[in-house]
Amino acid sequence: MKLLHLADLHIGKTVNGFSMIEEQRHVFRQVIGYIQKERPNAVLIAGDVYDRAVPGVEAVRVFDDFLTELSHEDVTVLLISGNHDSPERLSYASRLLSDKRIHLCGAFDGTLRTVTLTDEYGEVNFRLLPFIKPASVREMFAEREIESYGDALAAALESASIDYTARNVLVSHQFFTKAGENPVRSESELNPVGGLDAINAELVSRFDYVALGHLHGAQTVGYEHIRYAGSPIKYSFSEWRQEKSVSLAELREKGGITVTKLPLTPLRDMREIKGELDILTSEEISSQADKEDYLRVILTDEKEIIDPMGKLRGVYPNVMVLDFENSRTSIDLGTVSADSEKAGSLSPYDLFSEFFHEVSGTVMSGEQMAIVRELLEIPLGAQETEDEG
Ligand SMILES: [Mn+2]
Repeated sequence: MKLLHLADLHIGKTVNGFSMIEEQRHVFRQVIGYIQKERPNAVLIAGDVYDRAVPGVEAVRVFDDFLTELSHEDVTVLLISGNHDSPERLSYASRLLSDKRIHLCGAFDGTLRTVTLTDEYGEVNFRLLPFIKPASVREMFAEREIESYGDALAAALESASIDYTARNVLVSHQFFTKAGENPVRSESELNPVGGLDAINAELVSRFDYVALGHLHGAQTVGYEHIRYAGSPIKYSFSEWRQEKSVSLAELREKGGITVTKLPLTPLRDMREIKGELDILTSEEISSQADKEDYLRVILTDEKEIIDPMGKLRGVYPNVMVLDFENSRTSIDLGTVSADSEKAGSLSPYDLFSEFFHEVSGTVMSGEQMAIVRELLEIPLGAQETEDEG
């Protein structure tokens, strides 16, 4: 049985002010292409379908188009909600859609939803577990003590009496970790409880395949068969070196599984470039890759540049982020924050002197001092006082 696993679509997401909707349509076309080529029995969508609980009109339209195209293929769709989704909104019309082999599991109601498919080796039970939190399931399992995310997951799994001698697949959107291993994290993930949401992957190791969503970099968690598909698009510059993909898992007899990653290509890539403005905007450098890519530009010029963003966008229209790295910005941040603590005790003139020194790396000339004094209305030759109150 072949399973196509994707996650963290974040339909409707905006990255640094740029809408990702065209990128999303573009990768969904590739997903449909893979389905036509590989003919999987099921498509697993492991949460964070939308970027927001109340998605915009265009986002709803894109998801509607994607689901409609999936329904035209001979494939079962198994979808759960993630922490970004509204469970109830995502469940809209789900009972009607299940007749179309589209199973939307938005909210966890205390019982693990199971969909069974059959192949030449027998049955495969798909367990659909939407994103859960300890607080959201506590009252469903009043007899148990549910403190951690691990407790919540264990309770949810035990709500179905799973026969692990049969083949089982879990679809889940949680933060799974393996003791002693550091997961690859991205800035575009929302991590509301700072790691306290981590669940030990051992809890789900008896499943034949665990299709995960939540972490945006494709990765396994301790085992080859416990896997994050990753987001189909780079949603932050922390992901710019990643290769985006969907995972294709092939289940054979109990215990037999192969997973391959099918690459996804963006309309515009996300990348970083670093150097001096004149060099970066030269034809020689700019023509080496697609100028339309989403860029983070790090300018290393020492001299002041007027309207650097305007100049960059003249060559690269989709510059998202502009940063500077030169002798001025490389001043130890520790010193700056220490200085800011005593800022309250400095006179405006001294404060400006320090600021000038920090941004320019030099001290003011006599002429510059005179200008600042004039602006601050300090008479020439007057003694600086330590405390201005
Ligand atoms: Mn996500």
